[in-house]
Amino acid sequence: ENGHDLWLRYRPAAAGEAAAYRASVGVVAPVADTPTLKVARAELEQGLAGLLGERRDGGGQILLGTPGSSPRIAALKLPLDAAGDEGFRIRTLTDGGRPLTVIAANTDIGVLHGVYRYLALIQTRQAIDRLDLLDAPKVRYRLLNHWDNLDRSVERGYSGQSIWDWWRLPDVKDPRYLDYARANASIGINGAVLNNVNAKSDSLTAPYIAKAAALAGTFRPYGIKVYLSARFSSPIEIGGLKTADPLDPAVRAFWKAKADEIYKAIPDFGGFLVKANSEGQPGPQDYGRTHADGANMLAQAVGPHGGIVMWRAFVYSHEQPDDRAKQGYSEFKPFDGQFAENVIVQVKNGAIDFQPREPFHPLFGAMPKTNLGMEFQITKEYLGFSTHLAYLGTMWEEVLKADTFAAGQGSTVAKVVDGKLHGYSRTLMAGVANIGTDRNWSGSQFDQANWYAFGRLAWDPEASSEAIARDWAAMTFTPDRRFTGPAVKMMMGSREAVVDYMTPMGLHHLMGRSHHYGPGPWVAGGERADWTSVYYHKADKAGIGFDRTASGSNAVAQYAPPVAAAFSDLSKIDEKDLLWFHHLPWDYRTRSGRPLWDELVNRYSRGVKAVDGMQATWADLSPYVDAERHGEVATYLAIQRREAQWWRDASIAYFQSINGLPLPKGEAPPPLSLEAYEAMAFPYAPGI
Ligand code: BDP
Repeated sequence: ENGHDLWLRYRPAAAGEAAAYRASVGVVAPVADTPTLKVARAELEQGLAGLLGERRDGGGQILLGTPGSSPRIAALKLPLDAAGDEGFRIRTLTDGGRPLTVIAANTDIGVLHGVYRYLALIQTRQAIDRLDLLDAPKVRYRLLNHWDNLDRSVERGYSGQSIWDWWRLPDVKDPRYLDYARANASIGINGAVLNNVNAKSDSLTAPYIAKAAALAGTFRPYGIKVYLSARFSSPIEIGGLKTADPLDPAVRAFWKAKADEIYKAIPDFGGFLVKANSEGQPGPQDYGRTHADGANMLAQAVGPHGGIVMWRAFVYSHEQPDDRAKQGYSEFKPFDGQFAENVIVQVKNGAIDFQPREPFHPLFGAMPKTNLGMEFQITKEYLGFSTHLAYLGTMWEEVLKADTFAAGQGSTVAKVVDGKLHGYSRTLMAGVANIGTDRNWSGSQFDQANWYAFGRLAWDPEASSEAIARDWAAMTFTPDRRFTGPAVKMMMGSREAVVDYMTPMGLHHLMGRSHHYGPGPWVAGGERADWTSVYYHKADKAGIGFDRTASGSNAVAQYAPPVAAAFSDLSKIDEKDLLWFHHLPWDYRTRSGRPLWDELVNRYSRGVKAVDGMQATWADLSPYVDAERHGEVATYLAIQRREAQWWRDASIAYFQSINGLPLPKGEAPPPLSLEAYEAMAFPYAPGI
């Protein structure tokens, strides 16, 4: 096995288990002749055949469909209101003394989602004989963002090339596109932004619209819509205009015509994603206009067709000399209430940039009158690429459960994102995809879990990352608890291990310059201060950390008062965020009783030891995993172990060169000199 089948392996259940399931599972009744229902039925047939075998003659039946297309389902009068447009109800009944399972929804796509859930119940060995289960997504737009370029390179991609073969499209439709749609539908993802946020205008030209339309056609039966990243200066580059000023009538006419052209080719086109005035990308500020001016112009173009604009809040082109962490909030908060109804401002989970740990972004809770969506990064740009095992479900859960206190206690980020807190008209969760041409899709077996977990959390931002990990491990490897128990435990601790060996206690952005791989706490100088490590750790002979309290940049003031107070107060702050918010002397006494320096060293070493533990766990699990995938994971863990040590040693060597302090007793000194660590270079690291 090479991992290509993801969590949809449908391997046979043990004979005893299969017999028990067969008693309640029946044959699948014919469905109405629609593309999605045909897919749903085929998937169910395939799944049941794989899991339980071809013979299911217990006399039962499974009925799929909507009240609109199935008179039998209509006659059952199942309560379906709460299922909405994409949810479903699964109910077991008896019909003439025989078991009948109904998977019903208001829409065909709801039925397909119900089929995947039903199969997942069997894949994870749960009871299916007495079901009355209703589920519906809590977030409306659940999107993958591909940072894929037209030459098939992938920005921050660590799993091969882009799966979009732009050259051969629209004629050649690689079968992978179907596999892709199927995998996404199985976890409820309903949209894909096809191209990089650092966009080229070519994506909006007629040949590329035709290519996108071919993909849209493939995805449509699976309920997945296509979106495009739009380069703001396209009116100049492909429209023959001299300006891209959003208030210029010719520019507005360009975008309106462009939207009309796209919708002609793709009637259910989702809309645009825009990175503007950020890291050199063009935007409305180039013309003295605001983010709202730019977003609203595009919103007007796609609005009549039902489309949306996702406008990213990841901006820092305007120098805010004291603290980059404050820029997103400073630039967007003043425009709360000025964005069109079909605009969603897309905010990264933290204020810097997808670090192994960041406190939640202060914009969450601060824009009650603007639809705000979440952007997570599934691809592990700052967490060791695909060779380090880090399950991100725990990181995302930590952010989603964080309390913004925007409307008193319990105002979690999840409630902002699912729209409940402020009554948003549109809700969004976006994940920067980790998918590429590698046979295993994600670069490593365990990185598939991050794709999976993203889908599940987008569907339900209050879901438990542990439950998600358990389902994933059971479906991807084996439901045997002797496997899932230890494997899930390993996953649950894995991201914390990375935090420990890379950036413990609130340290951040200390990776190698530009490729972000490996330790680089010494990175200084160059184009911009806020692209260096020294800007973030501020270590000197006396201490370390970024003072973001009132005595420093006062970034804490961007949070609601109770949150700001807790982050500011050394007796209240969780030490996981300590050096994000405070600059402290090396001998500051931490809660363990150890001085700060000793505690940092302790955590670096703890991270390395945690990887030892992961290796040991994985070795023990070999009886439950096929040799190919077991071997691959073991090889990657060996890389991770070596590099965790490298992170620890290089970080200690560097900080010791600054503070001149001895190592705590029992801690081994770094084997190489600081200069040796600094000299390691990776000119051809992937994904840049
Ligand atoms: C950073 C990446 C960069 C992206 C940027 C973004 O290093 O490659 O273009 O984010 O999100 O994390 O736009």
